[in-house]
Amino acid sequence: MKESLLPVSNVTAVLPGGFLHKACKFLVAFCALHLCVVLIYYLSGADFYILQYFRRNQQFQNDTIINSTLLPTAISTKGIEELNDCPTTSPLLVGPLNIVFSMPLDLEDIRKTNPDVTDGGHYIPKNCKALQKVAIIIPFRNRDDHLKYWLHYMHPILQRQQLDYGVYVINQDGDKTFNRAKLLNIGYVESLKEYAYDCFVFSDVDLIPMDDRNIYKCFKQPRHLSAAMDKFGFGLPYNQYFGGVSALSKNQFLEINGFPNNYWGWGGEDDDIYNRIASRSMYISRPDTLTGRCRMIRHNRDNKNEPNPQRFDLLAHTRQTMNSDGINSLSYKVVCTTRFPLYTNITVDIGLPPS
Ligand code: UDH
Ligand code: NGS
Repeated sequence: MKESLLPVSNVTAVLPGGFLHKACKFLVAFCALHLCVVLIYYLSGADFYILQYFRRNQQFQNDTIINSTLLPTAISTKGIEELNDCPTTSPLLVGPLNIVFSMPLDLEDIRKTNPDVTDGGHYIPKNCKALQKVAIIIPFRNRDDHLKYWLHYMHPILQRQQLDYGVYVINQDGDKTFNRAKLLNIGYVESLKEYAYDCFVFSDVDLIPMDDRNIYKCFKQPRHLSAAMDKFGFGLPYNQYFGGVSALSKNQFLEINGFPNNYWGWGGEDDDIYNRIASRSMYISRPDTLTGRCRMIRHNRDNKNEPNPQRFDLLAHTRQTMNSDGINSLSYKVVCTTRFPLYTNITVDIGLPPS
């Protein structure tokens, strides 16, 4: 019979008793020593090789762009519940800002100067619990240079405003007629799949506030944030104007059935949103004309965003159409979701205008 086939009892029988005793003692001593070392290292906060391994893996994941049509369902909010609420007015605000669009920008530099912004363009204040969770939705196509300026200026501003926020660029796929309001509806739906946002800021990619006291959050009434644009001489083109940057709470947005999906091309969709708000007996809240100053990046009209000749007809019927055209009738396909370090890009197929 070969040695390896011996029954266990036989194996022990052939080993000298003193050897076994010593081996067991050694094993117990070794385990005790290991436990002590682990405890000492743990209590002194030192890194274990195993923790380092997990951290390295996590770092790798942070650096990786996740290309998927599915977003992770939750952003980590661990530990936030124990913090005190952030103050009503952030102590970090600096007031008026010098906004220019002449310097070249590099995304990697912007990322480095915003180390606390996490994958997908999220930020959560470290020292206090933000008063609102804000999804910032940007309708987009072929405006990469504008987006760089937006990220460069807006991330520091939003962090000083102590908001718990995420940036969502809703990129219209293809080269057919642009539809700003439909992209904004999609941003609402898609951002909510990721996090329990309670406020939605809808911002054109080419608008930057000139004062960080213009808080990108929601108010008791729908908020018009771009209240004094440079291109309108730092005023409003007309009182009902609701274009540029606006903020609606989840309830306000649902109250008006979201935004219209049927404004293809330039113009009128912002007036339709105004009509929806007015028809639900809400009114527009705005910052004062100094705090509400903002700069727009000058640009030419984009391809496939020509003035929509149907906009006046559509606008005449907002009250009749708003219950059936809006968030309850939204249909689209997500082509691709990419979580970049400074924003989440969601490319969508929104279909074509009715022929
Ligand atoms: N947008 C894009 N890509 C497009 C069209 C629009 O990203 O091709 C987005 C972008 O966020 C933009 C927003 O939709 O800020 C509003 O579109 P817009 O900037 O075309 O609208 P606006 O009213 O300008 O600001 C209209 C063209 C004015 C031309 C003036 C020429 N002197
Ligand atoms: C109105 C448009 C709005 C537009 C606003 C400012 O006339 O959609 O001008 O335009 N309404 C209609 O056309 C019905 S802007 O000067 O920014 O090009 O937002």
